[in-house]
Amino acid sequence: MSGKGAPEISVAPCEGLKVAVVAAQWHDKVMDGLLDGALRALAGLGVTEPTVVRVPGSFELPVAARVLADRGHDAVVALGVVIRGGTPHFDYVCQGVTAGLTQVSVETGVPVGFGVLTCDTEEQAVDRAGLPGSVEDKGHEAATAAVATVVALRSAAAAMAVTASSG
Ligand code: DLZ
Repeated sequence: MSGKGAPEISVAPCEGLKVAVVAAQWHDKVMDGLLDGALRALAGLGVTEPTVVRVPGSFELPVAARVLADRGHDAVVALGVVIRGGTPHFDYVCQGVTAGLTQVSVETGVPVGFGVLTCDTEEQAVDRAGLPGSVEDKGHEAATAAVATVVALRSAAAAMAVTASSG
């Protein structure tokens, strides 16, 4: 998948949102970049003191995201790095985490930002990690997307309430 065609997402600062960041621990240098990018994005949007939970690996992200979504967070940002090895393990972990996070989001109605890198090499992951010299900043993107989705859903709900009360 190429990063070409990505939108410039602009979200007005939205103080008062409760946001959780769940982050795996494999590939620590890349994870540091992703986490830093997500926290930078949230700070820029006026989200103060996000809950940060570290789990061992990406496979554990969905359960942590689910618990945090159920505990009153308005959005969850999931961060992880999975690097392909010589066995099918990569496919199982990627499939599990992607389907798991999708399920959390759809079942709870809480937007989950997908900041899980699935790469062939560590170099590809570094390129996307928002580190000095990286081309992309996927932690920042995932956090922005999660908050932008909360804002979009709230504004749709407000518009529907106006339509219902005037009809
Ligand atoms: C086992 C494993 C492997 C081989 N590779 C990664 C990886 O590249 N990135 C990652 O986040 N986690 C990896 N894991 C760990 C699994 O996600 C999980 O933590 C363990 O299988 C224990 O449930």
